[in-house]
Amino acid sequence: MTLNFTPAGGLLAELDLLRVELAGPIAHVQLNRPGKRNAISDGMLQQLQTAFVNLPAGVRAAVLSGAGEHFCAGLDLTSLSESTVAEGVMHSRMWQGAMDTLQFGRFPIVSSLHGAVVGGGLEIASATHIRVAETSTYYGLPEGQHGIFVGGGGSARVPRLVGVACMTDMMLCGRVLDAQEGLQRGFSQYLVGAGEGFAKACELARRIAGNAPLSVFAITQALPRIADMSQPDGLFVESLMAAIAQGDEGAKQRMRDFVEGRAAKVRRPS
Ligand code: 1HE
Repeated sequence: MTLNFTPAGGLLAELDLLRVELAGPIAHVQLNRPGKRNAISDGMLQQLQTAFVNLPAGVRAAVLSGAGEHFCAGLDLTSLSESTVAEGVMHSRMWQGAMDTLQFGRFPIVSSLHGAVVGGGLEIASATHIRVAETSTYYGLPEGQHGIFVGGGGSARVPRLVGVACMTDMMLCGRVLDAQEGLQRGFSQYLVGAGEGFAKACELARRIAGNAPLSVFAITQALPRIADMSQPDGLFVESLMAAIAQGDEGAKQRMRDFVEGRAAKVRRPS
């Protein structure tokens, strides 16, 4: 089922390097600099953060995509060559702040990937919650070849998806993973055919938007933090989060619905 997106208004309409549109509780944010393969300049990074902070209160899930032949070519390399060490630190902190806005924002983000997902583009994808890849997708971290390092949270997020060994290989040896390898190793959770990524991402976003808000909060905010804790601390936080989610009236209604035969059963995948 396709969603009927209409362009967002106000501040969101002024973001000239993005396309922002809404369909009820679903937002679509598109990196929209296809002539430069959606390479991320500082201005574009700020627009991305502004968009996710300012999406309307009713948004419950978002889809992030890239215009043109590629999802994102990473950092706009024209911006780095003249910067000082101090500027480099601040630049990395700015990227990390924007990526935290995506990962720890108000709603989950499903990214729809195709073509190049490289460098900062992979850092952006890694900060989203669900990744759908089309068969054209490929993943690279050319920072190693450029003589630089990741700076947008990649060292924290990429190993959590594919492991330190895989990231080391990608950065030291320039290893590029295709869509199939990306699925097997954990970059994407879904792999679909050419041109099918956006529809699949929208379908998943719709499903996410129908989940109970506190349950979504627990999954997106508590789960990654618990994964970073010692097991005893994580289990303690889990018990608090479980009680908070269960205590919600909406959750209680959903459980009554199941017990009284009104909710869907868990079915074997077809
Ligand atoms: C760019 C960029 C960019 C393209 N910065 N301008 N990222 C990279 O090292 C990836 C660099 N890009 C590429 O390898 C290729 O451009 C692509 C594989 C992504 C696409 O290839 P293709 O053949 O479709 O396009 P193209 O002809 O290479 O590029 C089209 C234009 O986009 C061209 O500009 P034009 O004015 O000559 O038309 C390119 O210069 C421009 N372009 N990518 C600036 N990245 C938080 S730290 C993160 C650190 C990193 O992300 S490092 C990794 C950077």
